[in-house]
Amino acid sequence: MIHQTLKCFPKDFLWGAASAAYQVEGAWDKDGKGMSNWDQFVRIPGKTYKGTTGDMAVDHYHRYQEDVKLMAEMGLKAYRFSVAWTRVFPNGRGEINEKGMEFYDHLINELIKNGIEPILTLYHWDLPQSLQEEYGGWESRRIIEDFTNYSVELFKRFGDRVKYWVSLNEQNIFTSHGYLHATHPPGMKDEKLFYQVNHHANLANASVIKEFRKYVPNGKIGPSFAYSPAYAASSNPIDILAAENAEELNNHWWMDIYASGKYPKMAWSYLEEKGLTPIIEKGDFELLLEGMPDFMGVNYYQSTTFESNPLEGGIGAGKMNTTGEKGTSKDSGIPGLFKTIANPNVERTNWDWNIDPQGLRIALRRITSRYDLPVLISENGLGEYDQVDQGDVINDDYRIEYLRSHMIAIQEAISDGVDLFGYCVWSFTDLLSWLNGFQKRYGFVYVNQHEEGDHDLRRIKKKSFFWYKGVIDSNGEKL
Ligand code: BGP
Repeated sequence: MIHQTLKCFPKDFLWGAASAAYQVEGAWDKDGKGMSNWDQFVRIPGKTYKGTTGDMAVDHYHRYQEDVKLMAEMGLKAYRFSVAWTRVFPNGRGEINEKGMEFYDHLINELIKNGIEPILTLYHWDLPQSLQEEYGGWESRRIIEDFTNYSVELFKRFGDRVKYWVSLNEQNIFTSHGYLHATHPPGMKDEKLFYQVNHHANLANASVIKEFRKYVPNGKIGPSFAYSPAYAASSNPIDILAAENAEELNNHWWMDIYASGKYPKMAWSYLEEKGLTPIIEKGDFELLLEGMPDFMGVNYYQSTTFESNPLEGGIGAGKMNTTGEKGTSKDSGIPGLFKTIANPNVERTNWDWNIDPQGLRIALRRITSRYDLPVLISENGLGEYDQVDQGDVINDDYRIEYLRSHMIAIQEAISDGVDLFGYCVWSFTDLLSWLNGFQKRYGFVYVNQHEEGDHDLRRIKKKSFFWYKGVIDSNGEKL
């Protein structure tokens, strides 16, 4: 639909930015913090780009006041951050580490003092390593109780000040990288286990939402799903079917459970045929229904295009580009279901991510049609090389262009009838990219941190910082 006039962004729209504990905090072993799965994983040679770690990251743990000051200067309305489970419970459960709680207490107070709405993510991938070692973390149903206890402590402590909560960040990404591709901890390739792990994560997600209602009755909570809407490569019905398969198995598989407590039928039949269905216990579906979210959080970076993939000799695992050398990624697929193929209609970044603002509009509309839930865009942004010119100037016009085009698509989606209440750009400051080091930058604020050598970590406002300030000031009228 081409609108003659676009609706305005809602009053009180949450113009935000996002981060995750492991990617910004550093201080990996300070003040009683325990070891997380990522603290351990990054020490395995060859797992991250040039061996980068979050030991120091961008030292937000010690510089959070400076960072919040910059947020306030920008006029940011919301800041999404995650809590490191191992700061609060160094071993995943047991005694609370008060020092860890205090850090988030101070951060939240600082945000509120500056008129910035905190959006707290309970889990952004850094699992206590001791739980991984004790019972395999997400591989055991025991995680449900431990994750719930940890979350309840946060509800009790911060529920009076934090209204918006994200339960699990990108369950589809941390489980697939962790259990299908071996690129995230615990570095396994086990398809059957992958589906079982997901079932546990779904139950844990529902369990914390159920508890949330008791402790934060006026709050809002939902998961953040990494949604890459599936396109068909052509109008050939076999490609259309491939895209449908991908949408069902890669997207509905998670979002349906979150929003309706049910697994989608086609995906379930496929898994039954392959002997991959998770073990379901009595009471599981009841719990899932008790954990319905208030909104769907969406992390959108790109759409993906699919074509048919033969059962015999079809394409399997692909290759990610984590070096920033354009054109080095390789297509992936599941034989008999689908395979990815480059979309000639969209540009790509240096890390081979499609730049597709309309894909965001399509994603928002699909969610609205299928689930009829309010939506929070909990991540969207451009990872690119940035260059610091003389006088500490960073002209990141490409980032402005990326964000502007996505905001127009959002405004179109709002005009289409999507109930969207916030937009968090990934990210506020530059930060560590899990597998891509520091050179893949997302921030409005440059941080002088690199893969090699010691650096002063100074913060420099990029051109996009001033541009986003103008967007916020005008509530999206000046894009
Ligand atoms: C999402 C994660 C973020 C962030 C972002 C950018 O999947 O939730 O934590 O890292 O992607 O990804 P990357 O760092 O791989 O470019």
